Amino acid sequence: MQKNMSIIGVPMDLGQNRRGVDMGPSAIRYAGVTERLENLKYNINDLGDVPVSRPDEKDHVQDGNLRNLQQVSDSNRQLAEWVDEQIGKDRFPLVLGGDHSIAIGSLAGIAKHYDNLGVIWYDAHGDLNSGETSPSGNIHGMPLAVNLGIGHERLANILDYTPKIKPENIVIVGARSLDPGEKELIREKGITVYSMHEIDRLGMSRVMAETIDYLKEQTDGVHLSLDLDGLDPEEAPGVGTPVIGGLSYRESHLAMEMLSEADILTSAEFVEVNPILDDKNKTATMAVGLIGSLFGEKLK
Ligand code: 6HN
Ligand code: MN
Ligand code: MN
Ligand code: MN
Repeated sequence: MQKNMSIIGVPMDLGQNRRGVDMGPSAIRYAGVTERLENLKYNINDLGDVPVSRPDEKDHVQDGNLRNLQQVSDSNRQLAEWVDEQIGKDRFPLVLGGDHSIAIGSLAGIAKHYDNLGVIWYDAHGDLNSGETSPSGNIHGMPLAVNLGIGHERLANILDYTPKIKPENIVIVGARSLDPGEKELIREKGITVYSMHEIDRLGMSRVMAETIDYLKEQTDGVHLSLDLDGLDPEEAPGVGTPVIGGLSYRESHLAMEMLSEADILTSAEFVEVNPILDDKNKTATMAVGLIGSLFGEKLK
């Protein structure tokens, strides 16, 4: 793993409609992410937060069904530039959200450096909606579709290229809440999904082993996009769109350790931590625990 790492915070809460997730980067920093990584001998440069503007009016829906489109696209464009620059300097980008709409900007900045970027989407949701299929108008439910080139051009064309990733290079892990339009897209594009059903049947160990083998074979870099709502809300309550029946901390920890061992990651983001909905910063602390395992902490 690249030992030079840049942390980028994105205090974005405009991709959905529950306030508080803008404090996610602070909560993860407060839970000790930098110290944890420095103990693992990483050289950390925390670049601070990408600017996020406020909505002009409450609940501003633009272009039909896209809440806060202008603000979300502006911040994501800046995030893409920051990430692009760090990869250009040969530094591993670790992005802290903010709601999941920030995966639009991080992947825009990352994917231009790879011909075949792999993506592990660790999430209760598919985030494969567009303005046409979204039940909510919330852009945090759309970033994976946007990265496939599906969605408003202000989102899909950040850094002037589209699509960012190929459907065959995506693996979704932990899904248990998919909208009808998302299911259709998964079928149409042949996207690999390990839903909770497969995880219960096969176990996390086999799911991650298959994911790693598959991506190792056909990609030249792998991005982990980890939405904390992939975990069960009983354990990780500080998220805006909780779905019962999720992954345990132990399963997630194992997944991170297996990724660390496989040494395939080239970028990562941890999103959707909402300290207002949390219980004593538990969810942010879990995020930092997972980051520790992902970057090489070992028990012996
Ligand atoms: N997330 N599928 C729902 C929607 O509104 O599109 C929920 C999306 C949740 C997004 O958790 O990142
Ligand atoms: Mn998500
Ligand atoms: Mn590319
Ligand atoms: Mn989610």
